[in-house]
Amino acid sequence: MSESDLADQSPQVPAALLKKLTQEVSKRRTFGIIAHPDAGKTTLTEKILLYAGCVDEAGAVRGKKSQRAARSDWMKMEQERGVSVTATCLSFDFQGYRLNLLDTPGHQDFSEDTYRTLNAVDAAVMVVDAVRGIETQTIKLFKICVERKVPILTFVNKMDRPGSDPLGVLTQIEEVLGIDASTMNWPIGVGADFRGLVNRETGEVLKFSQVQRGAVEVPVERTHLDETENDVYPPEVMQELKDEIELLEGAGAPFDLERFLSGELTPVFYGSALTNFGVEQFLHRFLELAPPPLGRESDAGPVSPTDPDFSGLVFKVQANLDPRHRDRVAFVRVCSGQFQRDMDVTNTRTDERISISRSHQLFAQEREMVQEAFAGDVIGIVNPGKIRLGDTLCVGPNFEYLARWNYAPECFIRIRCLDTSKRKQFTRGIEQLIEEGAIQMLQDDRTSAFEPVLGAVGELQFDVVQFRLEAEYSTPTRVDRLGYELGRWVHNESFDPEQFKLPMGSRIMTDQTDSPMILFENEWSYNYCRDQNPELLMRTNRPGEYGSGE
Ligand SMILES: Nc1nc2c(ncn2[C@@H]2O[C@H](COP(=O)(O)OP(=O)(O)OP(=O)(O)O)[C@@H](O)[C@H]2O)c(=O)[nH]1
Ligand SMILES: [Mg+2]
Repeated sequence: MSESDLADQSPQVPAALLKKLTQEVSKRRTFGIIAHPDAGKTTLTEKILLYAGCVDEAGAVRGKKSQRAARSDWMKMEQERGVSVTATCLSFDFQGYRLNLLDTPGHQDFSEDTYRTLNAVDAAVMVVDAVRGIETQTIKLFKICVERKVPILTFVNKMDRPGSDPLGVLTQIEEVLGIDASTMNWPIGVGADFRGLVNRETGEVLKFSQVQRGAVEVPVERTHLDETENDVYPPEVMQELKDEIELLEGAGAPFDLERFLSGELTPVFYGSALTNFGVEQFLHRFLELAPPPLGRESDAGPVSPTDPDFSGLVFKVQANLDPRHRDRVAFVRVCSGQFQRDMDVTNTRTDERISISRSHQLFAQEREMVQEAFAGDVIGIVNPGKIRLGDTLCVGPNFEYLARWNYAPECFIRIRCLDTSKRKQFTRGIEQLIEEGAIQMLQDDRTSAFEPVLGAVGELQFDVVQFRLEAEYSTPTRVDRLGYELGRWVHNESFDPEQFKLPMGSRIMTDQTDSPMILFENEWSYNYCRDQNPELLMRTNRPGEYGSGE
């Protein structure tokens, strides 16, 4: 989108301010990296940082002790297990752009965090494993992007692995995901023979040289499809390549910027994040293609990014991001206007004025004071306890950005604090982890504060809870699995359980916001309850929150 298009969105703003806002907004690229577990999101993130000049040497994701651990997987548990548990924000400048990159976890037990993070992005990079093709979590995340009209770029990763199938993956993207795919480049060789790429838009032909572990930028030699006589590839390889590219004309769709921006087509790039092949080329084209921040829907209508009044959306809360500070950080996506340090904002949920004294630009675990920020930026605000996940902060007239924040739990445990001298830390730890949104705390007259019931969408969240209580709050715990498989919030006003026929084995509890929830032993029991009680409104979202929760 051009600057003049952006400016058209806010006709009443003074010219000089509008110019500044428009310039700043047009420089922002805010995007999420999404995919099934292990596709290589964090590795690609690390290599983007390397090529953007943010790090001297890229950390290996599952590195040996002697290697530096990945920056993006900053949490101790992530480093120990080589799995991303929580979304990470990396904000940095590159070639005149301000990038806000969100590396998300792929595992379905952590997918809520990814869903929430997708509320903050303007584009998504979908990483596909060249051998495994399109996998289940990728399909789910893809659908969410389509629903939210987020344009998607595809990076077909792991082309260095034997069995990678560039054409097969292309067909799968079109057939399984139902989106047109356009190959922007094409690999030269696959598996151990993968050594270069042809740029299908310009005809440029590249040859890469390996560097150990892809820790530094790879050397590249360049030629052109028309130059059959060159020092880069022998003439017979060039001829083969020309033939192959000609054959490709019939595969996939031609690239069309408008169709990409409206989510009908995905440009496909091949490469290997491990060896760095294709990462630099992807990054450059990404910057040209990905859209700047656009207008956003609120309950008061669309809000333009160049609206002079600051507004922002809290899409993530994280406790102990930096163990030295031990504070809770609210991740705010700036949606309009100019954020300034020490600004007073209104939290539109509570109508309370909040003075934001500590605001940061985030680089995984690291942070730096931020003086000003514009639409598209993700900033970390030290949360004085007045900000919740999903809150809208603004300085102008009150409104709320609408999005989904909570998901119904499907597994439940009772957690006990094993060391009675640590009860204070235990309670504080549980409270802070609840604020992050990944677990719900449930109580009834059978529970005590030191043995609460927790619900989560995925079992692994409980491992994270235990690990973090121990690592961040020095609290050893024990958990007992409870035999429920489904929880539904009750939306009936003044809910009286006596008026309904609830199945044997179900249990009524209230969550940390006092909203009632019914726990069921299995899907059958839930369905039975629903059929028996047509008046009972059971939903997958918390009462009062956005979405139908059907
Ligand atoms: N051969 C090969 N391996 C790769 C490549 N990219 C990543 N890997 C490896 O794949 C594994 C998973 O990589 P990650 O980057 O952690 O994957 P992820 O998508 O971030 O995984 P989650 O965040 O846990 O969902 C690691 O062992 C990487 O070294 C690649 O291009 N080629
Ligand atoms: Mg990861």
